Amino acid sequence: MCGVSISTSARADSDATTEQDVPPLYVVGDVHGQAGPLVAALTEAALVDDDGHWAAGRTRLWFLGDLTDRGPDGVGVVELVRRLGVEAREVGGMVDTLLGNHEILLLGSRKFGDELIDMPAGARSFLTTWQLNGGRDSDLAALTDEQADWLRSRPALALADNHLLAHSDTLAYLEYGDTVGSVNRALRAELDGDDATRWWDCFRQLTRRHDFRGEGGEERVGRLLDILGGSRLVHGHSPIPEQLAVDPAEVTEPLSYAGGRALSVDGGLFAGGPCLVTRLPYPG
Ligand SMILES: [Mn+2]
Repeated sequence: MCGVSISTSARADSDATTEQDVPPLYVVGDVHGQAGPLVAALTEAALVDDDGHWAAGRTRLWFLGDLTDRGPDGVGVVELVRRLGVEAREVGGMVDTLLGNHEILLLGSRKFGDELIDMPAGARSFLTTWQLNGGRDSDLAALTDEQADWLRSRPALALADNHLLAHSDTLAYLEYGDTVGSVNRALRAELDGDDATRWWDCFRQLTRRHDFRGEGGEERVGRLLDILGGSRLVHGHSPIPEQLAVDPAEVTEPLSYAGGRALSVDGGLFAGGPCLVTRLPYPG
């Protein structure tokens, strides 16, 4: 259930300037409440020790959103990521997460409950939609104000070592801005507000997917990267086993596609796939 994809440095002789000074960079895709497999995978990758504490010094670890829902202990995953963030910061490292569509869904359920939101396709509520998409009542009951505020204030996008990190494989981020900073600020401003319809629109936009697949996919991801920066998009949200039409248990590594300009790292953990802990840059 746990897979570790650690690349050796393939660019040692092409980028020798600061290679020695740049601490390792890892990403983890959609955990969806699977705290146990996550800890096992982080342990196997030597990012945490046998007691589950940060053991990787200055290493940077980005989660790509969707920490909760579908699996048994979403709030446990949130707490783990927050604690590792504190432990890593104490030794010069970094652990953080991006905002995924399920964070907005869970937080929207907490904030708006079953309040009906008028949409062209009919009225919706966050709570019902969340329940239909794997929401766990135990997570909603356990989530504290502090955890909710922390989740709500996570960025939607990050740039790290020339990688554009995002939850979803979509151009929808461009609806909010044309730089990483402006997209993050715009989404943050929406979620600081109390308008259920605007929250719903954020959820809907971040739920879009598959924009970089098939014909024209390479051109579309190139456009995203040209605007927002980075030479490769690294994303979660759309499970690799679904993209490859294989059994989740057969997935062992991230999926490079769109001419190598997109890298999917969501192993489909919730459906029985591996918890991929991927070191960047990933070869291929
Ligand atoms: Mn998602």
